[in-house]
Amino acid sequence: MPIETKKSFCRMCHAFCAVDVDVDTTLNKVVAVRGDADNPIFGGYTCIKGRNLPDQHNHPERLRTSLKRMPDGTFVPISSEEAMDEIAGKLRVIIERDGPRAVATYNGTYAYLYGGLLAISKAWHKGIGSPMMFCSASIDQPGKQIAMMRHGIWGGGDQSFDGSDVMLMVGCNPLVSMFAGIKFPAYNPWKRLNDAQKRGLQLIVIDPRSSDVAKRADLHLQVKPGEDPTLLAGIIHVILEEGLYDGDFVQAHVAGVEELREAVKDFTPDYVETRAGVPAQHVIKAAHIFAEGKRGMATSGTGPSMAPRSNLSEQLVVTLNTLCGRYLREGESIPNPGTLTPTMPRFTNVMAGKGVPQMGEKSRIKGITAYMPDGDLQATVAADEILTPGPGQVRALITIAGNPVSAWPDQLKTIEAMKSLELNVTIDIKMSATAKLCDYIIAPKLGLERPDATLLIDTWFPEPYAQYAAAAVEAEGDLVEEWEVFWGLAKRLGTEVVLAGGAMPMDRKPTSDEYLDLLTAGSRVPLSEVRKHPGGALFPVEMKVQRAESPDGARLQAGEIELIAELREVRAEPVTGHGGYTMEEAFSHRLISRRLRDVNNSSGRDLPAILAKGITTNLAYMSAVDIAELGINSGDLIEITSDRSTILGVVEATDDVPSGVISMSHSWGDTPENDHKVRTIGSSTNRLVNLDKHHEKWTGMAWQSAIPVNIKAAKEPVGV
Ligand SMILES: Nc1nc2c(c(=O)[nH]1)N[C@H]1C(S)=C(S)[C@@H](COP(=O)(O)OP(=O)(O)OC[C@H]3O[C@@H](n4cnc5c(=O)[nH]c(N)nc54)[C@H](O)[C@@H]3O)O[C@H]1N2
Ligand SMILES: Nc1nc2c(c(=O)[nH]1)N[C@H]1C(S)=C(S)[C@@H](COP(=O)(O)OP(=O)(O)OC[C@H]3O[C@@H](n4cnc5c(=O)[nH]c(N)nc54)[C@H](O)[C@@H]3O)O[C@H]1N2
Ligand code: SF4
Ligand SMILES: [Mo]
Repeated sequence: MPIETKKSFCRMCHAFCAVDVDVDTTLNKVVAVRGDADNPIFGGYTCIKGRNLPDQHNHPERLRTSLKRMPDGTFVPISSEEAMDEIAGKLRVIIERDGPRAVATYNGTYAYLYGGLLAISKAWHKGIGSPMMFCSASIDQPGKQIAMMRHGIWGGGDQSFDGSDVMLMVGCNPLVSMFAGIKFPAYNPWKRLNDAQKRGLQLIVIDPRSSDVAKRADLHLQVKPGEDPTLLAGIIHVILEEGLYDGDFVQAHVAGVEELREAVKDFTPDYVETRAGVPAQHVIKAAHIFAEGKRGMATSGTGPSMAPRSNLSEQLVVTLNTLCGRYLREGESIPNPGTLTPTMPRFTNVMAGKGVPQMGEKSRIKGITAYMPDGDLQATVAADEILTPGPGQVRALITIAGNPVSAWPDQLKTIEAMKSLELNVTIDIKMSATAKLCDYIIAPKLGLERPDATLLIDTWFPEPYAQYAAAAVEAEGDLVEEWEVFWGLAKRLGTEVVLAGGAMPMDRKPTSDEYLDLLTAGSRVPLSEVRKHPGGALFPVEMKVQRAESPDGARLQAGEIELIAELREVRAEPVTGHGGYTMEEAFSHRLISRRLRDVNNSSGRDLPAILAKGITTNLAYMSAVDIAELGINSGDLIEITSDRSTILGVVEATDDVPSGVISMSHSWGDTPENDHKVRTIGSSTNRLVNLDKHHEKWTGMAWQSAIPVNIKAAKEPVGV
């Protein structure tokens, strides 16, 4: 068979590994994907998900045409142009009747994997005059934004992983998640961590589970789920009491240290041991390792963000970095000042924390206001915005590459919301749990069938790197790129779409490459230059942090008022021995989130290589002792009950979690009618989430990890 090898990059997760793609040119089929050994950043690295791209592209159940729901609930094929005609017609009616706010968009995981999706949906919304945009990032780690807005920002940026001699990771597992958003360079991550540890990096990991990265740590603090605030406050207590902080930096740039010292006074190592389950000696040791290292940083992932008090956890992480001066100083080189984005100079000034601004659209729910820099509203209020009657009620939702029924907190509420919409559209490669509840499903092209550039994670790379890839193979079927849907709807509605480089032409459809050029206008390195290096390349530039004074003597706020207030609330809670909240005395376990190596949220579960490994459900990992106490064995079914609902799970013994903890991945399962298929489709942990009862200030984050639950043995359900 005639094979041609093309350069591309994987878009199955946020790492964008550079790959060589073998295409059978007679069949027009991708037949193999492997790491590009010559690539300067990835050095040939790929994971199983990337190597599975051919099966994802050629999957027999992949949608090859768009679908429309009929009145009897069945789906029939519809051409993408006809679907856009009908959707635009319905949108026009809704907008004329209820105003543009009734139209909302949800950008899911893959909207972050294709260059311009976030930009086009935002530009389209601007065109129709609707501020109702939601995104998966708003249920990812929104406390990070809150922390910066309250604490303030150091203009020079953080120290980077390269060259660090200490790293403290809270609730993340980048060796599996490959998530560089947590500031660990997830590009060939095992090798990078190995190399760093060989040159002396000290790694501290805070996780209730002995995760892949925790197993590699010099010190693993196996905190009780949801007790990160207690533990982090305890580490800060030791740093302040023993004077381990960076005195010069604190004196020059930080305020409120005495208020913080007072607030953490009673978070002694012994108190932390009693409450959070981490030995006092380890709290002290962690404080010493972290503070005494010369360079490095504390960073956090989804663990503490999904757990109770996520704003507080995030702000304590930032405060720890500030106390130890973990920032780039005057004259230091900026490792990656951006390539396909415009360059912003950096200065040694403090941008004062002014509290959380009430600047964007105000939600009708829980007083939550858009505060994300890009104007997105919290997805935590999306279901209620759909369900709550009154002016501004959302009546139409367009989901781009997301799966709300699986991923949003409180599945039962989400399902009710999805069913109540007047127009429910998704752009998805398959009949996801959400797609089954939609009126239209638009079938999109996949990564290797479209030109793209590494735009969305441009500044996450450890060095100034970029790659452009042309389509490696021609898409078969009536498939479109997501931007074409928004362009098509704008054309039909007579609205405009303005991108960085100006308005998209409406008299003719631009090509994908013209679209990418419009998106990257003003970048440090023009896309035309990046295109000349098909396998990706470094585009070095020397940029240093410049000196600047902080306006009005602005300081980073270690004693920020909401932080102090929340620390006092935590300390005033009773220590129940299981999480600190009295309500939880009625619950025996805490269910914690985790990611799985072989799948990306709800994607990849249906691929032959994964099924062949026997991965058909999101196993409920528990300690052997807890399983024995239930009188059952690995492989048996359990019933998991929270204060919201009950799900089934297939239990599996592991040494990785202690007694009292159950670890399960999210985004599995389907709607309740399919619960009996738990062994073949898994179950939805988000059905356990109680969005009305537990929610964080500003972000509305519910408890999607560290969920208090009870567990009992379950019978095999009927209908299997
Ligand atoms: N309990 C709990 N809940 C969580 C989390 C948790 O840790 N615990 N994590 C949260 C986080 S961080 C996130 S980001 C969200 C994820 O939230 P979502 O993004 O809403 O969920 P996914 O499961 O990633 O859905 C991706 C969808 O895109 C489709 N898809 C795959 N490839 C393509 C493509 O190329 N194009 C298009 N158009 N579609 C494609 C898939 O079939 C799938 O239906 O979940 C959140 N929910
Ligand atoms: N293979 C794979 N990669 C992925 C994804 C995937 O589904 N699969 N999803 C992608 C997405 S959307 C995202 S946002 C990133 C996320 O990237 P990460 O944040 O690295 O996600 P996880 O691997 O789930 O790591 C979270 C860790 O937090 C721990 N944890 C749970 N509860 C708590 C708690 O209360 N406190 C503490 N300290 N820890 C806790 C869990 O045991 C787990 O080890 O990964 C991305 N990459
Ligand atoms: S880590 Fe795996 S899924 Fe992610 S981009 Fe690389 S090969 Fe693809
Ligand atoms: Mo995420």
